[in-house]
Amino acid sequence: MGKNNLKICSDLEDIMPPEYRELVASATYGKENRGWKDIGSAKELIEEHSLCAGCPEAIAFRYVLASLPNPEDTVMVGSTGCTSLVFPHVAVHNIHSLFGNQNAVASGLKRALKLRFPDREKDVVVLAGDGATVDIGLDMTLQAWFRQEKFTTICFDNELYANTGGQESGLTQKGFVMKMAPQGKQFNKVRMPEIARESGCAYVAILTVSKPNLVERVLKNAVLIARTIGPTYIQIYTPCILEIGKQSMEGLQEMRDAEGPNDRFAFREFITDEAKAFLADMDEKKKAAAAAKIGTAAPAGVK
Ligand SMILES: Cc1ncc(C[n+]2csc(CCOP(=O)(O)OP(=O)(O)O)c2C)c(N)n1
Ligand code: SF4
Ligand SMILES: [Mg+2]
Repeated sequence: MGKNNLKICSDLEDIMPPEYRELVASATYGKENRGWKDIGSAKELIEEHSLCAGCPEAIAFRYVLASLPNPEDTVMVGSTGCTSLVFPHVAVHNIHSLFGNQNAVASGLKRALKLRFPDREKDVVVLAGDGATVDIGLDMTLQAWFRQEKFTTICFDNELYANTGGQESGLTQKGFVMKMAPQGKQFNKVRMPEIARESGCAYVAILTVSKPNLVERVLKNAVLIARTIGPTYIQIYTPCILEIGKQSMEGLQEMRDAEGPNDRFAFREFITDEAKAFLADMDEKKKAAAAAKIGTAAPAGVK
């Protein structure tokens, strides 16, 4: 499939905007082993965005897009919040849902795509904030998992409602005072990864975006497991530097500070036995294919 979806009809090429031509020339669609290292050169991995300067949601978004195994056959579902500011700049199919409804919309979409394209894998990936995922949309999030809907839910956890000026969410830390919640959070951060595991997710991970290799591995696992086995959930710390009073260059350090061994964003991963066996099988097949490729390659000097 690759870039066929994007290609410009040759008669129209000269009148297409230069940005579109550049997108087609540099797009990673169809590229084997595309990943986070492509973000400096591929136009579809967001050149511009309308988030605050230095907001970690921007780099998190880029890593997520770069890690999708099959972007040309992926539909992302967004929700209201700072995350929704990025979707207009993204060259991946996406739908904006009503705040909180994203997992209900994704459920219908995944089923419709299955009926419409029975012979082609279509991935659905939800990307929404903690307010949308864990507060106002919690019912929709959980019910999709209970029904074993086969898509990935990604929560960009900045531990508050950022887009509306700083209200608390279920994922705010206890005691944290926000601009619009002056008394501070009265109870602990909800343990969403554990809830996801108990609610039927086949793969769950919590992490920051300080290590791009890790983000890429987790994303690929989550999308491939969701495609084959069942729902998957990823929670990524994307601190709101505006709310916590950090400068634009300080987001990375903030993430590193929050991922120590016993910290709230220490990397944790849960995977069912079935999903583990699926990944092991996929690895075996990849190794066998690579070995076969070497075996059939012509010896050096032979044409
Ligand atoms: C149905 C509905 N309820 C409330 C709102 C107002 N609203 C817009 S964004 C937002 C908070 C978003 O918080 P979160 O999901 O954590 O995303 P963030 O902005 O932090 O990235 C709220 C309450 C809305 N747009 N629609
Ligand atoms: S308000 Fe916070 S989360 Fe939203 S774009 Fe600005 S820094 Fe990022
Ligand atoms: Mg938030």
